[in-house]
Amino acid sequence: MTDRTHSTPRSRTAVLLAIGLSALLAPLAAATAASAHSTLEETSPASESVVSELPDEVSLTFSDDLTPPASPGDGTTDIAVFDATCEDAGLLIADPGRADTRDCRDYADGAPVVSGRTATQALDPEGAPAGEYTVVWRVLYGDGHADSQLFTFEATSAWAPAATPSASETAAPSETTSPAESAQPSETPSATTSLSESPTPEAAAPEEDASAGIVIAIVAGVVVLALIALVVWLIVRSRRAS
Ligand SMILES: [Cu+2]
Repeated sequence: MTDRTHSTPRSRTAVLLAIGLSALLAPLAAATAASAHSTLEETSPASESVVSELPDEVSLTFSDDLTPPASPGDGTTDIAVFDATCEDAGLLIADPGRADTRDCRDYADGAPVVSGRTATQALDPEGAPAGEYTVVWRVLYGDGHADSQLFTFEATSAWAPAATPSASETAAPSETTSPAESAQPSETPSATTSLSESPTPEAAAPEEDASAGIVIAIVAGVVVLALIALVVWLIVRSRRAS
């Protein structure tokens, strides 16, 4: 206590003002970091929309530019599309460790393409049934943060082949090698299991990021208010003392 009296109230007030100002900037910095995330603006098909049948591609457009994959299929951008027979598709975001999508068909055809604010995934809709589809996506934002979410849409009709189906109607079901059967093996691309096999920690990170940012901002705000009160009190007290 005796040492402290050597410093004048004015210099001590200045130091406390500096501390208060720097603390004032902390929540601003935290808020900026939290709001720097790009956000999903629209999808095609739109979330919860109804379309006639599974389209040839799905796309997602965000508020800011995405970070394109360093190489095709590096996993930073992944868009999978599952039909309603894939019961665990909805779990891939909520509880990826429990989701078993090994037997699910992913209609994604090839690697996703990132261009500016948009990520597009070509689909192979052959044989796609009517019903609900779940799009599970993962992207890398321009600020380097990953995000992963899902949305659904509904197809009112099953995929219809361009050719007339009369040929398959007359064909006996007991035929050993129908063209349809020989085409089957190519239906399971490796992308089908990539989301479930390697649930990355980034999947859950964004929400933690956001809530942590809010908590930091609140705590910092309280600290700033306390510091401002302290500075004001010290100024008042130093003026009374002098
Ligand atoms: Cu971010």
